[in-house]
Amino acid sequence: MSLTLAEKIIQAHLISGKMQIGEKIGLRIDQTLIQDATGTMAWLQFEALGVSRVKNELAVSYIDHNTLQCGFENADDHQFLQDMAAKYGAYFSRLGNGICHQVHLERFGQPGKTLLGSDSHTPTGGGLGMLAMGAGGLDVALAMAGEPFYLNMPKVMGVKLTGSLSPWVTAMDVILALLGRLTVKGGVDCVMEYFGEGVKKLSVPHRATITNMGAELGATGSVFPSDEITQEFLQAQGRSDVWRELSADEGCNYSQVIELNLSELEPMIARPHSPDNVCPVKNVAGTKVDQVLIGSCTNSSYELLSAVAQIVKGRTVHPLVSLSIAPGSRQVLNMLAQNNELDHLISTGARILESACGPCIGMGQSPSSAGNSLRTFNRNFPGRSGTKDANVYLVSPLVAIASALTGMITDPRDLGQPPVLPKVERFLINDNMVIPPQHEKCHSRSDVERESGFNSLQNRSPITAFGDDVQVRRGPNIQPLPLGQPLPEKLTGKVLIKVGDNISTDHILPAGAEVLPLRSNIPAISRYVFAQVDKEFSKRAQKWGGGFIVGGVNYGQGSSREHAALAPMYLGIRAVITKSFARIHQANLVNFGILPLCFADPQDYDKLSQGDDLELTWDNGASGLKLLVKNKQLEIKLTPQLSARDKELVEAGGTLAWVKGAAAGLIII
Ligand code: MIC
Ligand code: SF4
Repeated sequence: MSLTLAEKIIQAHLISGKMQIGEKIGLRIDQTLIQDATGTMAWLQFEALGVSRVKNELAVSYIDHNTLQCGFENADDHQFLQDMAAKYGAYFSRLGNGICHQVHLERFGQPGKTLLGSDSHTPTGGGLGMLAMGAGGLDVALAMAGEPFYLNMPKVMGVKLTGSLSPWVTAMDVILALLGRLTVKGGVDCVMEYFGEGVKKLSVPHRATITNMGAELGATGSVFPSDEITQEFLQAQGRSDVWRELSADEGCNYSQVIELNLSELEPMIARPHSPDNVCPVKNVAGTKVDQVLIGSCTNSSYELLSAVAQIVKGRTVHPLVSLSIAPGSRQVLNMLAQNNELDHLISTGARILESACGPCIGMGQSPSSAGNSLRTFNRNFPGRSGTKDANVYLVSPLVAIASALTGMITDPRDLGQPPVLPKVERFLINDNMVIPPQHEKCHSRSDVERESGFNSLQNRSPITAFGDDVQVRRGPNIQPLPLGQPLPEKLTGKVLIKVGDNISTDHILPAGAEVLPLRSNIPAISRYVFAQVDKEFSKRAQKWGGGFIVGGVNYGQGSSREHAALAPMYLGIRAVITKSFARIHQANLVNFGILPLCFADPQDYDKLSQGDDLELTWDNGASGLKLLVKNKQLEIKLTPQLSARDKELVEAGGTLAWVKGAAAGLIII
């Protein structure tokens, strides 16, 4: 039978279930990544599993999100993360080395492998022909313990690319055009698979921009074939030994095929406040710009920043614009420095930021009140920038820099001569900011290195202890992990809040400089649940002794942060009732023992209001659950969004509670 590339990778990793759309499948996970903002919880959960060392092929723990150190919290967390990586045998990418997705693409990714990351933009790895997926920290901790990753067998949507990009048009315009067409729900339950002649015209960094923002389509993953372009990229990274050719079979079946002619694309822009609010740049050209930010895991490759440096050479940023640039990794920054391009960026007036997520997650650089901020990032949900009334636009680095020079949104084609995007023969390879696992009993180090093509013998940093010899430093910010309670037969409580469609995890639990440092402290972070939407939510939840959340379509889109489920669990929420859920958030709710329920008839959404008194009899999770709205004397039918396995997990009070209680123990593969 002819298979798509995604199906081939799934088949090669299938542990349980059938490859039938919607069926629960269990996949063997080769590589994992965690970052600091989700990693503290992931490590605490890994520890709670009682496993002595990391068991998957390659695990990397990155520091890239919580980089502002305005108090002891983040620095404490960094020490904890480093010690846990040493103790359990993970690679540790130190602060300053770069954004997890960019570094992983450069130094660790491998065609044909599965990668699970506790960050929603993990699908970036699909640019190298990986099946790379985002998940909650607990799912990644389980994968690090050698457990399968469970998901519903996705549909595979084919995206046929023809033609080639015109000057001044980049991969960002490709994915923005797709978002405009498909919306933030368009990829839900799908892997987006790219094929066609146009693919050959896109470099790996370009491909990675597209797979990165597949997350904004709601897709489970996005994948490009692994071809000679992939081979050249890996060769330039000194990792040609991990290359293998991969593509879909001739005549394979996609659930749907979309065609996109790259030659017809023009510079695009996503307007406030959603990545799918897209139009051509020329439609909004002339709009005043206050701030321009270039960076993030989406658009900060050497290729793109070198082009930006060419454009600004000899020019000065507009006097009314604040321009900041964060190279995606230290490799990119080093190369810009080596090739004198950093000089042009500095001379033009750019503020050079460290290689980290930074402003993308509200860690500094918040715009002015009601300011217009142009960003090369992937999300512009309200409030994410740190300024509630700011207008955030998403654009390619070429649109961003053209606008920074003119002070208004500018179609870069107006600048005339386009830059040349460099083809790199050899990247600057220096892995001295990655500490490899020292655990001798872990897979022999050389095996891991050979497997990953990781060149850690160069400039290896010394560390002194591993395994049980590591004294894990736990500052006061590392609070114990709360565990869920078994599901009672009857759930009662009030509707604590009713929200609309496309509520993101940024709405449910904001990030930013004030809240992010509390990621390892659930009691403290739970005070911020829905803080952007309703400041009183957390107090109300405590006063009313927990209750229910009601939402619309695509509830929980965006990030993988499991804190958006964990903190509500801590506040006593046992069920969320919506029209539909985003994949990762739904799985996170199950992991923490919260029932994800959908209205059997979406119109019943209109019948519920904040403060309604609800009663739900669990009735063994019968498919047609009845919700009693006591104060309105109404009955509403609900459908639990649970597989047989999920049901067991929720009934036990969540996955950790289940694992701890499961007599059978872990299914180590
Ligand atoms: C994001 O872009 O929203 C984040 C911050 O990277 C999150 C992870 C987190 O909240 O820690 C994500 O995308 O999953
Ligand atoms: Fe970091 Fe932004 Fe990428 Fe999330 S989207 S990983 S915050 S750079």
